[in-house]
Amino acid sequence: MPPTQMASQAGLVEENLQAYWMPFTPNRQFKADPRILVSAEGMYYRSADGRKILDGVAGLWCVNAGHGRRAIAERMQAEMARLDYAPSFNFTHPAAIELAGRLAAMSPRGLNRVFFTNSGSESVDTALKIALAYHRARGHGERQRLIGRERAYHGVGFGGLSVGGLGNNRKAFGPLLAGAGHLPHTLDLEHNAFSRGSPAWGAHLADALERLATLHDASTIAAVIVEPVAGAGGVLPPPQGYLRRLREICDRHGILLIFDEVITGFGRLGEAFAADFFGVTPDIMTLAKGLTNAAVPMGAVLVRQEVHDAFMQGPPDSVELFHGYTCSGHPLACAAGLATLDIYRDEQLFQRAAATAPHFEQALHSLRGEPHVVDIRNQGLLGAIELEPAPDGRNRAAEVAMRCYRKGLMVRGLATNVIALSPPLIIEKSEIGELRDTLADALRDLA
Ligand code: PXG
Repeated sequence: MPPTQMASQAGLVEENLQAYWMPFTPNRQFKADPRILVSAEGMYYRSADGRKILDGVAGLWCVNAGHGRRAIAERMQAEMARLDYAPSFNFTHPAAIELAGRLAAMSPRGLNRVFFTNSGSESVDTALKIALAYHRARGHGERQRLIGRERAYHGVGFGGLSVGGLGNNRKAFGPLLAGAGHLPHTLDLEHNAFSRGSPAWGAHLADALERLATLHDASTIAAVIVEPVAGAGGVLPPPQGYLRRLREICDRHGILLIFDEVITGFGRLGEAFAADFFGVTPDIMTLAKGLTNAAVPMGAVLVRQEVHDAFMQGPPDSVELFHGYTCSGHPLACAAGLATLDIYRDEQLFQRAAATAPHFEQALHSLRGEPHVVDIRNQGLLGAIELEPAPDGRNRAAEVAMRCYRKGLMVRGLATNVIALSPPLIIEKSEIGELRDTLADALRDLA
């Protein structure tokens, strides 16, 4: 179907489409052949041309409870009818208080202070600022370095970019924050290709933090931020023992450890958080995406009480942290968050994800041997298929993703020749079969 016809079908006109500058999208290619989604229910989208599309990525790694959740929509409607907005500075409202309490109660031990934001990017920048201000509040203003990791994705704010490790996302934007350093990433196909879950090889890569502490002097480092499982950088499960080793090095040197759980939070690995799954507790944790099932933008930063309490000094009428957003803890977002947490609890979706994960792993690894596949990785309901780079530099993963879409499956083709999978936690075995078979088809088509 010609694109103009498809667009008008969705009630759009060509001019409006041209007016829309789309994020992280090849705009010209897209607008020549747009993919327009008009509704969604459960595991499936419906496209403007009337096809059912199986959602293999939970939207953008965020619709963990599946689409079209009535209870979320109804709670949001009720909240909007009652309270459209309350200022987030100097005032609050019942839903924000309740959601803070719920998050504190479900979080890993001790992370019981909650700061609300509106996205993962804002959560990351908030966490980095809290880390810097924490040390300063304790008389250690010299701790200003922030350490990230190669291939990390921490959103698109200047803070998150500075500790992020994806060159394309950084190169156009100047020198970024001074004093940021990076750990090496943990993928090495010679040592850990086709691992199931955490690879046995690679824990020693955490020792790079010890070397940075020697190089810069540990007393200048404020925090280390890592995604427990790197997501947008290609789905890289941490080597066995790696996160524990990072924790130990941080403890030895008084460095704060931040887990960016924007993707791994809310059941993605079969536990509430990756911190639970790996048994390693960070000092600060960033959340977004699954917090509201992405029904409305929201993020949160969870902080260990000791970190929070370091700010609670000085006269009681003084602002302790000069930071926040107009819509921090917006009533609509808090309502969505509460309804989402109810669904996770009542339907035991995290346990369900844990029960589905072995089947998902089996299905993914059965694609070994398909054309161009050089690695398959998985953890919980996160998966990746890495393809051999094409001789002419084409991104094969993006091509496979496009072919999958035509065949009725949404997957994510990452820049690194990686097809990423992150289905809603409600996925059934039969849908995993459909996902696997469609992927196999698309891979063979490309060969
Ligand atoms: N941290 C992590 C770990 C993320 O995955 C962010 C922070 C930023 O969240 P916001 O809400 O500001 O987008 C993310 C977001 C991809 C892709 O390439 C990944 C994300 C967002 C959009 C696309 O698949 N992750």
